[in-house]
Amino acid sequence: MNILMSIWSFFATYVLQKAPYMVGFLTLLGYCLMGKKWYDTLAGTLKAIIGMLILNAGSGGLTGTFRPILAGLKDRFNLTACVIDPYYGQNAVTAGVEEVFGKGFSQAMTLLLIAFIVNILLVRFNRITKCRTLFTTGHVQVQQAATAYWLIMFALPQLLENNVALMVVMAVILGAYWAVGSNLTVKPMQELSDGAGFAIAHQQMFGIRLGYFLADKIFGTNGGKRKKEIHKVGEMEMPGFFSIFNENMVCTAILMTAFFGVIMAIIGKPFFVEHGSTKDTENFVFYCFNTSLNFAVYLAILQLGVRTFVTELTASFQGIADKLLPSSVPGVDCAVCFGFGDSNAVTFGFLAGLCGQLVAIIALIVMGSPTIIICGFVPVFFDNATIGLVANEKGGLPACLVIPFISGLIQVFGAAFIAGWVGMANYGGYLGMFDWDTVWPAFTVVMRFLGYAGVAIVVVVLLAIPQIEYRMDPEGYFLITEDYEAYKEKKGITTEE
Ligand code: ASC
Repeated sequence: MNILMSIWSFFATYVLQKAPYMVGFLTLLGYCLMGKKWYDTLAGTLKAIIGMLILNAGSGGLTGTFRPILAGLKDRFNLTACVIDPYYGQNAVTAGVEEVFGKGFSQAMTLLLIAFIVNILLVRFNRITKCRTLFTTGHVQVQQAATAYWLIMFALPQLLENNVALMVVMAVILGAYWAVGSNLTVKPMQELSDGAGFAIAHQQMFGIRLGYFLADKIFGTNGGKRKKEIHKVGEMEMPGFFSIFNENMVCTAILMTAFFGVIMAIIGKPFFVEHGSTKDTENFVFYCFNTSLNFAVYLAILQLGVRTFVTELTASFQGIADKLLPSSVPGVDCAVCFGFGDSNAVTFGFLAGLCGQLVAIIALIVMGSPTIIICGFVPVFFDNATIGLVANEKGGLPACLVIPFISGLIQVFGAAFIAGWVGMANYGGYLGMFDWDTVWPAFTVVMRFLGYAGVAIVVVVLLAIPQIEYRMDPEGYFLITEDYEAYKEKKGITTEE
């Protein structure tokens, strides 16, 4: 028993929660199930792990460099505000949960395991449940488990006395959210990547599907019903000077220098000197320029990581899909889709989302809202870049700008409402990613006012979503993950070169 516990604890700590090793584990398992030669399996597994580590280096670099800059606005102006950021959110839970609910969060690991099993079961029986995606992004699952813990205890205080019931309610809702949310991204991702065979398992999965839907409905061909030419970001011929914006690295470098240059100038040199990021003797303009250029550097690293691991993971996952989880695809970090589609849509989506967030923050201040939000880098960049990328595919440049802008507004207003209401704002942070500013506040309201009936409604609504999607296209639904080429042929989709 002790040995089993140690194995489980090792697996939970070093595999389940660490995306590179989870991806490596799935690659290893997939290739073994396919009966690949041991040395090919070894090579594939290593490539998958290293690719994910490279991706993490890129996304970690972006987060590490640009998160303190946005958060610096808060310190510079001495604001008491709630930062929307997954890491601040997690810290807020750690700092406040004991004080507010008289209960620590020691069962996080057990919860993760049960919720993960719920996810696996929903996929295993997908002829009934219609769920096709397995969550593999452990760090995100930990952050979500922490926030869900707070929201659910706030909504259902009666659960505080009953640990088992609390665990069951949380595991079922989280497991269903993971399976159903990532399942919603299958179609947008297969179309974006021309059938690379992955879905997104992150924090804006409903946002991705909503962005995809609205981009097509408002800016696109409305499912082929409207004749319309879509001008995607990457296809536009820019004249003269503007043609340099066609090159992703140049575009990112120029826009980020302009943007972060202004923010860093507002924050001022003393702040960066005080925080040890630069020295008093160093030229501040040069420091801002160099820091901003690093945005393009990290983005390039991130895309290299995606190229390194995606083929290995999706090829090996075939073994898992054939033997264990039929018609399924892995759900991966949202940054993976930055390796597909128009790279500039990533930059435009981010900047449009940021404008939306800034407008919403000003509105909160003007309206005298009791909760003021500060943009965190992770939601504003990773959510809006992803949504922008998907919107661009369906509705071109206007969609890539308008939809992330609206998403930015929603992120701030949604976070201000929920973080203020449940009391997390008092601890300085909230998760703040798109689904957690929309879908989860809605869950919280329903459960708070309807109690256990609310829990039932949330679970039934979640589980109904894949059923509805399936009924809209029974023939294409599983084909899109099983054989994308056949799916395209059936739907008459031609791929542009
Ligand atoms: C998150 C989170 C991160 C980033 C990363 C994006 O939600 O916690 O570190 O997004 O996963 O690649």
